[in-house]
Amino acid sequence: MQSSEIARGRNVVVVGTQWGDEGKGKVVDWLTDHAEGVVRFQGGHNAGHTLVIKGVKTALQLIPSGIMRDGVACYIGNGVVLDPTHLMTEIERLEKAGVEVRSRLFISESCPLILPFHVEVDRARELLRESSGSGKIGTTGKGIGPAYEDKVARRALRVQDLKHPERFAKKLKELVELHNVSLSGYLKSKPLEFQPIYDHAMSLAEQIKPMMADVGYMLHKAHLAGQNILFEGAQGTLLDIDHGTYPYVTSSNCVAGNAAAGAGVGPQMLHYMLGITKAYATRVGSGPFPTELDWETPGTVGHHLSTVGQERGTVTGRARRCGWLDAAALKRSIIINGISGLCLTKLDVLDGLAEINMCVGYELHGKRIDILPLDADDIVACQPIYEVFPGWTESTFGITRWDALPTNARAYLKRVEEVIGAPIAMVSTGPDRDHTILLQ
Ligand code: 2SA
Ligand code: MG
Repeated sequence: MQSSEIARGRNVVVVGTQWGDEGKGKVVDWLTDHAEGVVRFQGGHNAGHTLVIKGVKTALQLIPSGIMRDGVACYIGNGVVLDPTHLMTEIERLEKAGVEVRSRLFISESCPLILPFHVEVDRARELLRESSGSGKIGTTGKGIGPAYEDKVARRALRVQDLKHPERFAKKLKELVELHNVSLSGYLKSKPLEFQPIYDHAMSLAEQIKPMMADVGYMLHKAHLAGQNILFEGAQGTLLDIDHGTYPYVTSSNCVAGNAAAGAGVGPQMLHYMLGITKAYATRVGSGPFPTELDWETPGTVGHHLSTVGQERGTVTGRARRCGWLDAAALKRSIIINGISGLCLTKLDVLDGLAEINMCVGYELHGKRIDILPLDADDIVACQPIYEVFPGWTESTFGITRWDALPTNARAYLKRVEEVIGAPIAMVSTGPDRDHTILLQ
């Protein structure tokens, strides 16, 4: 395998630049060759990172992708919301597959917990939004939003509370009462009982305790010792709570700037911002998507992207909506994240298309604009302006050298760089570790 200038001696932050599912898991796994540690800094088990190693598919949700590499330390930073039940299930699944987890997984004591009532509230709210006509967000139903709400409201139970049964019980009683008011009231759902939730959490506490750590301080010391750390983003910039297509977003900051706060380190530790971008666009869940195509009708380009790209949610199995690459939306992500270089993934999915479109701006209320607007209603009103490129008939699957790419593919990628104002550092041409072209 080639080595990468991106990672050598530098801490890399990997973020999605679209609506998630850009292929971050593969890239993080690949870059882990040069890292001693990988840290998750936001989101929870709503993420779904699919890795293909030696032809075997592994899906990770909460545990950093570095776990698939022997000896790499994996950290769950304070910015992550952690479901203890899910955590243990994922650990056991990995252990069954022969992966050693517990000795090298470090969980921040400060992570807020996702508990069963968060899941209940998440699902009941979605049902209510649907029946009231305001429209579902299309959440993953994992309790992510309600858990972050409790964190911000300063009443969350945190991982550290698992060490103190009495304190845990007191805080849990208050939280169950609070959530039951809305569950049995306007959410018209089943209220939950304190005791089973408490008993279950306590039964997991003993297993989780040895993995609890002061993650920020550990990362600081690892950095001083010259170790490389990889910051693994989940979801994508257009799903960021502040910068995404609000309210059709997730409940955390997915941008690179949050890697420091969510891992518990200073921003001087973030050296290289690697943005991951799929060669086309997908979105799972509701919300505006200017370049969306009809992806359900066989014979259409959208259907090609959906089927050849195998565009289904890793966590929920939902079909992802598909469309052309939106370089005007990408441009906003590049700016917000301070992207140093881009990794373009799934280029091979475009193989065989006669023409390829790229959105370079929009018509909005009679004016031409060159960047994604901030108001979701404006995004809905945007008419994409496309540049059209000739496709290529050759297969790009598994190519490892830039000059081995078809001329038309190179022209398309060069134009992407021009429009977004950032260099392409890597191109991923297939799911395996070795299906990668390195340009930096
Ligand atoms: P949530 O559950 O509160 O975070 O949902 C809010 C919105 O964020 C979107 N979201 C995602 N979009 C793409 N991929 C995600 N992870 C899984 C995957 C998704 C899956 O990698 O495939 O399996 O369906 C992810 N997580 C959250 C979500 O669709 C809502 O639009
Ligand atoms: Mg995913």
